[in-house]
Amino acid sequence: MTSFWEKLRQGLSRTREGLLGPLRAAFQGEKNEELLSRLEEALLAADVGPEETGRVVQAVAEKLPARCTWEELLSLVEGVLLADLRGAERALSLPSELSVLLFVGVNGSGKTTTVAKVGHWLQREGRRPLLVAADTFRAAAIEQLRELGEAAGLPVVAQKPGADPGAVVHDALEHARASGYDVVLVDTAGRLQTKRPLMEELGKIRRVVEKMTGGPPQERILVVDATVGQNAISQAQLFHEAVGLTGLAVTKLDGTARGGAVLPVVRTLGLPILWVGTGKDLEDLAPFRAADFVRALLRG
Ligand SMILES: Nc1nc2c(ncn2[C@@H]2O[C@H](COP(=O)(O)OP(=O)(O)OP(=O)(O)O)[C@@H](O)[C@H]2O)c(=O)[nH]1
Ligand SMILES: [Mg+2]
Repeated sequence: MTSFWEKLRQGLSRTREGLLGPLRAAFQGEKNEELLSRLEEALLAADVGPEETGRVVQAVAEKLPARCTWEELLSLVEGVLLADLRGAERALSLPSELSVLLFVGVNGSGKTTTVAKVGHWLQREGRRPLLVAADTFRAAAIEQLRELGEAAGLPVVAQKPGADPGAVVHDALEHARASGYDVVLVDTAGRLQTKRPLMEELGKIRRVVEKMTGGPPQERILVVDATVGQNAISQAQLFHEAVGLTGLAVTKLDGTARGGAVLPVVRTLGLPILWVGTGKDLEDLAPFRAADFVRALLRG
């Protein structure tokens, strides 16, 4: 079985090649204008964003000796990226009694898959997760979560298509209490952040949880598809207004050349990344580790 690290390394290979290829070609054992501008172009192409790129280029211009090794160059870049990503690392910590994790995001970002993967991960951590199909918009969505739950050996609470998502969550919380589940993972329908009634529906789900547990869902997680790059920033802002986001799950880090966007996204939003996804399988998820991410991005 391929390890998660190997998947991350492979997944980021396109970003890494786009970043290191042009740089290697321009590198001749010395710091010069050509090297600095190739570095700038490569970082921008990897969607690292102008601010972050500016910081890296400045550090390299200031700190790299006139005659230098490839390793010295990489270490400098690594240091800047790591310093910026460290703050985005946060382990999930849940109380032992009932917790609720709410997953939101635009259509197709990977919510349903991530709910199942996180449930699977929590189960291995010794928790008793319950999955909730609060995407009642499409019959296929309910079926999809049922199948994923079955594959993971996890129970799924669902009602008929068209049911009120707030009512589904209400019933799921009652069921969780009665049957001793300690983490409830709520899958929601994909929605454009610009569709107001749908965004209000998320607020309603949040209020149902507040009413029943005395507080909001412990985590309100925006699931973002890494291939959209920096567009994740504008997506996040309106979801944040609707539910008050606490973190991100970044999916589809396999096969994107824009993996660098993770940096400006977390910097702008000030939200931690709780998990990263690198494939469609249940195992293709791990808590975010800044050092692993930067190593996979730069060193492979
Ligand atoms: N390669 C890859 N594919 C993924 C990953 N996560 C999800 N997918 C795939 O992306 C597609 C959409 O995933 P879903 O989980 O259905 O996304 P969603 O956000 O629930 O979609 P809607 O409910 O329609 O809004 C599926 O084909 C998933 O298998 C990932 O980390 N890597
Ligand atoms: Mg879904």
